[in-house]
Amino acid sequence: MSHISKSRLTQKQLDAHWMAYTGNRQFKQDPRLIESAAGHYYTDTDGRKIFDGLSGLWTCGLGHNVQQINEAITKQVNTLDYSPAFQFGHEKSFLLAEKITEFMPQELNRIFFTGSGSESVDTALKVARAYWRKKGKGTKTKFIGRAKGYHGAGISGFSVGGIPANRTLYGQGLDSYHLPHTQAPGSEFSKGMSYIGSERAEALLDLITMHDASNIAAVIVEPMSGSAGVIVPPKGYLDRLREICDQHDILLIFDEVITAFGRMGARTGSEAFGVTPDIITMAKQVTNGIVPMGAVAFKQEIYDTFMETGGAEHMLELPHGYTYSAHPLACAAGLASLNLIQTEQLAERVKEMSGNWEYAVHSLRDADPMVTDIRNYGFAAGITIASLDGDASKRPFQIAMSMWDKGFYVRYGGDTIQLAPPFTVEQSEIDSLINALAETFKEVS
Ligand code: PXG
Ligand code: PLP
Repeated sequence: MSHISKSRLTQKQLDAHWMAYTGNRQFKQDPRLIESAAGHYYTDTDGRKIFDGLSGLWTCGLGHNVQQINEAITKQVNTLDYSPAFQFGHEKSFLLAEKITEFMPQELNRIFFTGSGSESVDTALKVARAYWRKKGKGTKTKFIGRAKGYHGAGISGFSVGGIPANRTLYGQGLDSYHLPHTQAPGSEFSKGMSYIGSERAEALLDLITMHDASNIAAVIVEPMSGSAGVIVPPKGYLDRLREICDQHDILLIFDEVITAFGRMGARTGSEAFGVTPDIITMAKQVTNGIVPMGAVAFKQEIYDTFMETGGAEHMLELPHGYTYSAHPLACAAGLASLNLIQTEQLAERVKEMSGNWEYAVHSLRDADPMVTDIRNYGFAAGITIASLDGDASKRPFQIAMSMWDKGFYVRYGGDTIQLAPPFTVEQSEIDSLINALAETFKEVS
């Protein structure tokens, strides 16, 4: 499985960086180092061209080295490199906020800026608690997440998150409870939304019975779970969560860090699945991943509640924010990226081509018996691989490494392989990716 890397790094340099979500010991024996990127391809330090099968980390739907975005950032850095985020502002943050509202459901028209998806989740959960306090319902503090959910790496994100490996090391988190995930038996190999599993939304009623709505601030779910391997909501499931939240005065948060801005073949997951939450968290694609940025969209009523109860006008209505909230470079990158998604009609392109994508990924069903499930929506797909010697993550690791050797970057995590090609992917590139996967499945089986 090994490939030769002409890394110029010394062992000391490799050791100095404790890498994020990485098997550091394995990586440092055989580093996979990327030197440059353009369009849909990386070039590694061996000079090999590698197809970007996950659009970075679900970030770069527009591909890499996009001239318009690069120019916008360059111009910005030469004009205003940093602007204090608190009590002073710069014009581009307001332009970007308005631009983001063009992608959000109409009612979610107040945008708060953060530096990442994890900070967006923190922001959404803090505002949910504070909102109820403002409403005189200060006992509403508990959160409900979902098994297999991913909501970032912060203390709040791991608490509401539902991927066991991300939780077990870290002890006590926030007071959070979890809905079951929606991968119901019989839903395997569903194309797009499954007809099986929507009844699992009823579990929210059990949690409400157990904890009482008077103690619950919000339910947070990804409309389509990304990190756990592309788990698409069953038909009717999100609608039912919305209905129960409405009936019990519980805020509904969609974590759209992966699903917002085109990946679902729509402006948001909310639009794709036809359900409007009270709060949407986003990050990644907002700047095409080029400058770190996150944001949270709130229903106007939530914003108004804070303004109306904010005290004297010089007072802060919400004591919350980040040094890098609305960073000028991120705002410039965001405006350029979102303009491109609109003018190039990329969400529409994803929708149009998603049938071809679906056909291609589901053709892998017959590649090898170790493929036990395939799921897809928009330009996303998750493939579940049967475990090897009782180890669920072994084969996905082997597959990803073999794909890297063949010149394809794909994501592996848990028992799945995840795919998310750029919005501008060509059919021939999809075919090459799928052929390489089929070959690799046979190799490692
Ligand atoms: N919420 C969701 C739904 C996410 O997918 C975060 C929050 C956290 O965002 P930051 O920017 O703090 O990482 C995420 C991030 C993968 C993968 O391959 C997914 C994420 C991050 C890295 C890898 O599935 N999601
Ligand atoms: N820790 C210290 C000591 C700080 O001064 C700050 C910000 O001023 C933070 C953490 C938070 O950093 P950020 O605003 O980048 O999230």
